[in-house]
Amino acid sequence: MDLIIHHWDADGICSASLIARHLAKGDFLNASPPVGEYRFDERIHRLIEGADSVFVADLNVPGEVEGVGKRTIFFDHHIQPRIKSSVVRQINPVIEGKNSASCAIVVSQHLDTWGAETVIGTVGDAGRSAFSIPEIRKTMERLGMSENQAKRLAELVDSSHISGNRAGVEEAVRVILESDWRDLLEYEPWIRQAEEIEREIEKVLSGVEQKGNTAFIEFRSKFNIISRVARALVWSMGFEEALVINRDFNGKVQLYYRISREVAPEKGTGRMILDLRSLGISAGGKEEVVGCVFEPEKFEQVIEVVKRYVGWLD
Ligand SMILES: [Mn+2]
Repeated sequence: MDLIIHHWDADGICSASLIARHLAKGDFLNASPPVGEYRFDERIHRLIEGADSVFVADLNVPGEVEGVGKRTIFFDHHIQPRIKSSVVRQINPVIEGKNSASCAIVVSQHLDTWGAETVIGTVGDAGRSAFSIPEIRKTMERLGMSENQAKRLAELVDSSHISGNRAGVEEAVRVILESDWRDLLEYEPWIRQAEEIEREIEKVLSGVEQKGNTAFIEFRSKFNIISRVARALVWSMGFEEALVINRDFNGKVQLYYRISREVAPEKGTGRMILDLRSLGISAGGKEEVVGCVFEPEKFEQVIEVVKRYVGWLD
């Protein structure tokens, strides 16, 4: 039995499906880590024990792969060190100083199989810019798939991890493998999930507190929607600054701060990211955004830092 361990997002699911298609008919198992966690849990370790060989796709977990101890093929496009284990074959263009918009492209190139999965996975990771990649264009033309259909499919395939549905993530690999891509557009469980996500976002947005050009929202949800909420506040609703906090994202706190492109050049978020990191929190972002996840015990400390930058917060 072959085991495919994959990322929970559309690129990971589609990469797994491409690999599965290449294997002897249906004789595979696939598994994804708990949504949001870059590690192999007990269940995955047990599955590895029972597997003949292992595939890992789109999961940036070089340490875990190094420790598998079985014949493994590791497809990825994230920046990572060269794997030393002699039983692991690492297929990642980054190692040769190249890059790839998606893991699905890496798998397609290696197996010489281009299909709807390649398109969906790439659009999931790269958004609209996927459409300017010649191989993606060519595959879409051959399939008769429009840009809107590709975007909708990526949204549907991503709906499982956004709603925290690990089983749904894992089922998706077989659903894609066994369906024509046109039927995926009508796949009820994903449509319902995507609707639920939209409703949850609307509900959260309705709780906005505003002061002038700034917006603040605090909520509790198992859905990973915080970046979508902040984007809606700044991009669609016209706020200059948005601070969004999910007080209970599977027991952790998620915080997301976004400023508009107009104020970003003078305001910037670089120092805020550094201050948050000095608390031992893994904070990331760009000039316009800061995102971090942390244990609830750190809440007061984090808010003290955030207040220095978001003056109106009291
Ligand atoms: Mn990816």
